Amino acid sequence: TGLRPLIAGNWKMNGLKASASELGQMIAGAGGPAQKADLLICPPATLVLAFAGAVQGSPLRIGAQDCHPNPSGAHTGDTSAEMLADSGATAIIVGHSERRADHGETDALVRQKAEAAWRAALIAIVCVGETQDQRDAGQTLEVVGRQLAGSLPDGATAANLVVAYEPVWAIGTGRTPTPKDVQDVHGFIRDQLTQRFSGEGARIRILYGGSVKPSNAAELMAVPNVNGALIGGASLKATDFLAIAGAV
Ligand code: G2H
Repeated sequence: TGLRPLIAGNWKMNGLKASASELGQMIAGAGGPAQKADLLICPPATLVLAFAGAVQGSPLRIGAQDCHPNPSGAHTGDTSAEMLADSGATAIIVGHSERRADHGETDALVRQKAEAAWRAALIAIVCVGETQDQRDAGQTLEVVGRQLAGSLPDGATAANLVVAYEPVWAIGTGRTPTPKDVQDVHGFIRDQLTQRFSGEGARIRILYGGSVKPSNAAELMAVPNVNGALIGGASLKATDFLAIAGAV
């Protein structure tokens, strides 16, 4: 579709100061075949500041995995979008299925978090995706449609929003949907985006996520309306992350 791909790594609750060496290998390799795509690493919040400093002058960007909807206040243990921006993040993943499941995040809360990212001038990467039960019941498009309607704020643009489709049953399981399955859902998401955001909706990137690895990346990235990947496990290793980025 001509959109510049985004290859985003979601480190989840993994990574210590020593992981800077892995990041260093990513920085060293980012000028190679990987430069066909925008590259983003989302480490745990504890590493955002150090990593954002380390990537300066490289094509890599640093993002976060969650934020609180409010800019500041009495919310013990939470981190605001403004704090993450201040630490050097350029994007925030919101509504990941693990947060929807572990923390009971609703579409309405995810929408507030996306708005918080925008308030801090950051890109919101909004995640949607069906469970195995929902897919088996033939409800995939209905569920994804409902998540999009409830989780995406008004005013989305290609510059401030990325949508990530992550079928819950494919996350960390090694199972991936067929290219046809991915094409059907991404095509549906594209239709929803253009209906709601008209011309801008045609340019918003839609990432696929769920057990993306070097061996399946090229096939998945070739699917129409797949404009990049959100990578969990395989993003922890520089060689795998760069191989996936080189496969777009
Ligand atoms: C899906 C994905 C990254 P993994 O959660 O967000 O993780 O690639 O490990 O399935």
